[in-house]
Amino acid sequence: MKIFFLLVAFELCWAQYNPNTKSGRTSIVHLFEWRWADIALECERYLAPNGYGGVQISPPNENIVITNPWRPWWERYQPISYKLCSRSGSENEFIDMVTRCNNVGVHIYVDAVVNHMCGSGGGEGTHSTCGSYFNAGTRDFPAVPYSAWDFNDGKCKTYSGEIENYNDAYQVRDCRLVSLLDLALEKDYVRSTVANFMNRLIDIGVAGFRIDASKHMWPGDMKAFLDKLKNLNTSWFPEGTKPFIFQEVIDLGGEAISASEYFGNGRVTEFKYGAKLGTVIRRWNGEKMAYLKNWGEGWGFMSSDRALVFVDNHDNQRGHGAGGASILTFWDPRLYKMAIGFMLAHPYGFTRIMSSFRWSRNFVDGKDVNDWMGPPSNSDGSTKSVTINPDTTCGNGWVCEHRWRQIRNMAIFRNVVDGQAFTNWWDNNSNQVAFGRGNKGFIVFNNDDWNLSETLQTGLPAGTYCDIISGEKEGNSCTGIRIEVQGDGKAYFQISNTAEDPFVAIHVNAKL
Ligand code: QV4
Ligand code: CA
Repeated sequence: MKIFFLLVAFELCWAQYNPNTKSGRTSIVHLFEWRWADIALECERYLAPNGYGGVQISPPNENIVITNPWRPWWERYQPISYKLCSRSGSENEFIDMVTRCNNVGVHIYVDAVVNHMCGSGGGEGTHSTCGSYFNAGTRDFPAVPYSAWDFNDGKCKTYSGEIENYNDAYQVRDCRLVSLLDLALEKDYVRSTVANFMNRLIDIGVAGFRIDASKHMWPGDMKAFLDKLKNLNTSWFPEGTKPFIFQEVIDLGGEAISASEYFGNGRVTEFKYGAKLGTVIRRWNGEKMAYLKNWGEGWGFMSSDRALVFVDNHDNQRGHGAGGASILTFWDPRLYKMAIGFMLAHPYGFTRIMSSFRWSRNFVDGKDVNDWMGPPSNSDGSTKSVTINPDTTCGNGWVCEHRWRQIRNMAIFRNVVDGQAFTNWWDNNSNQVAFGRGNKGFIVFNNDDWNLSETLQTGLPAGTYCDIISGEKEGNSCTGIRIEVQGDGKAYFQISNTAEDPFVAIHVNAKL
């Protein structure tokens, strides 16, 4: 009986905050704009064997088709209906992906766009991904169906009907975000319709949701539709498992709405994380890595068990959303790998890795005028498939950061050190720092302009370890640097400031 109550209490407090990844898998990867068929293959051939826990996918439901003359990635944030067909594939392909990924223990997290439908200027017709008719002007979306009284036009108090002032919480939640038709989520019909859409996805087997534009919805309205959600599909998840919920709320401070208002519903994106980490690794504003000693709550971030963290996301890697110029992306690979390495080694938050496509950046007066460019596509607008090169990198314009050796090996590092304490911090009071995770792993960074040469306490058992950044363990040898840990746990590290990757990481599963 006692044990039963303990179990219930555990479920209740963990519930929607639990990522629902298979035990021992601690990160998810955002396969931005990937086709369902490619994600299914990637789960089987790469993500499962390398210990990735799940995939955040692009919005799977019907959206507006915008051709000006090419299709922007952001058309997918303008829903037309909740039918499952998009540039990523059909409903059947979606079901096949969820099934195949779940079958290899990699779970699917849906980007749910439920604050709004398409832009007010979206026009009338069937220029939508399943060909459903709609009329943005009259607020008519018969394929849902939604009609004029399901929107907030009457409720919003600004003259333009748009959000004009982020210091006014009513505007932010009841008015249109960049002209997107704002749903009246105080209505039970709208709440139920949204919940039905999400429940359909739960039935198919998804493990949770990123909830887009959460800042623009009242936390109580969100709770109302979240309370209508089913438990996860018992073909793959234990009975009574709630969907994982993480809410996109950009809170860098100084606005009417704060992230903490949403903690009751689930986890929240911690946007300070990437903005600050980028500033530190770039050594801007007098920041240095030594200051990372109390990284996490000590930096004013939300509590670790509420945070969803990332170095960059699909918005701020191209100047949308928030974070500004400090955000590190694949365009700055050397610093980016260090930032991801730090994130994956550090215990704070639940981690998400970005996986991008390349586009032709074109800065005009400091702004990338090509920030709209959609995924690699064929002349008919269809998304190109992800091809795999002989060296395991991706082709066809897909960056596949999650396949970079340094990033993939650090995702494995995080699995190996899961649950271990943050230990043995060392710094040189500048940009050389090191820390361990109990007796399972240790990492050393040299982001200074001079060499690092130190004997450090690693906390690890004696032995020869393979550095998983310059290489990895292959059979009985290391393809990169070797580190000798002595009987007292100490090891000597030498990292040149001009090394290709100026950091070294070792863990007990890469010991000879
Ligand atoms: C434009 C003007 C408006 C004007 C309107 C008139 O900007 O002022 O009223 O025309 O018709 C696109 C265009 C945008 C256009 C709008 C409507 O970029 O210029 O309005 O469509 O036609 C993505 C993109 C947006 C895009 C949107 C819808 O980033 O540029 O808008 O998709 O296609 C805030 C929010 C946060 C949000 C972030 C970007 O608090 O929630 O901005 N992040 C999420 C997603 C993001 C997505 C949305 C929210 C919207 O991560 O990708 O926006 O679903 O910080
Ligand atoms: Ca709203």
